[in-house]
Amino acid sequence: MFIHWGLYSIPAGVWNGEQITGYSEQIKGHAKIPTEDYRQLAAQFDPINWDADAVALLAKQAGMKSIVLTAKHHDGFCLFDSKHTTFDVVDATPYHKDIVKELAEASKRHNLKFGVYFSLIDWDYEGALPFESVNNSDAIPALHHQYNLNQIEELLTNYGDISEIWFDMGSPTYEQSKEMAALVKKLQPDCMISGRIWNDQGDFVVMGDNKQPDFKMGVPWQTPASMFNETWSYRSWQERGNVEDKVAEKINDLLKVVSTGGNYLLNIGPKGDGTVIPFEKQVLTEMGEWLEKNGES
Ligand code: JFZ
Repeated sequence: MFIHWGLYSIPAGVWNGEQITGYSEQIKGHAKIPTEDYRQLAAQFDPINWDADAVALLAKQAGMKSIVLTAKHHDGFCLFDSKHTTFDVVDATPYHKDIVKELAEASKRHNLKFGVYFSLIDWDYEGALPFESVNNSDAIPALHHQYNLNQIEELLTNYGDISEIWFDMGSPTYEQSKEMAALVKKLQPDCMISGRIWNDQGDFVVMGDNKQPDFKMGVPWQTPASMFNETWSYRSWQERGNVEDKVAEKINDLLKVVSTGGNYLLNIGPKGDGTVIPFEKQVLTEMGEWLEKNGES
């Protein structure tokens, strides 16, 4: 189970009354929201319907074996208590609790592996590149790189075993990728590193959204899969179609990926208040029932 959840789940694809296209988890970039305005969302983040155990149980029921949560996405907001920023769930929100910790512990209780998504671009951190320039740079600024190292250390020290660290985006140099990989391996030798650490420093290749390789891969690989292609995090105006079609589509994808040697990471996008949307819950539950009947789960 992949989970895209954060402050962006509150506007849910709408800004100033307008539907914003592009991935909703990137609304700050797509709607060009100034940092001071975006930061205000933290005051509204109080997910009363968030239940880490229920989410872990849902993953279990769906036949899943691990959970990967967006500990930090491109907006820079941290779902964990970081000493290196106040823009995190414990310091900046009325919720005050460490969500990475809650889900790490719930995953452990339900015998699931737990991993974290960690963005290498950061639209909040002052020493990082602004979102206009993320695509045409050949290094992460030194300050930002150090900040990333500090947070990687926190994530791999404070939450027990981390099964995978899902680095994403950004443009580290070869040296920077190597340094991050070495730190991960020093702290947790068994933690798998996503290929989006770049520069050939990952342990597994990440395919594009819902994509599979069309030849046999000689290395471990994973297909991250969004429910609706257009967004990973919750979007209030998403057309969802019917559950039965989605279940068929996703079982088909799961089988294609797994039967060709890949690992399938199916995403959900809870609402800002922590609710897992009924459509996604239903899809996962029915996939689990199908696996129970037809496969080994
Ligand atoms: C990245 C993020 O930018 C996005 O918001 C989401 O978190 C997703 C899981 O990862 O988006 C990508 C990055 C690479 C590809 C597709 C989406 N790709 O290589 O096809």
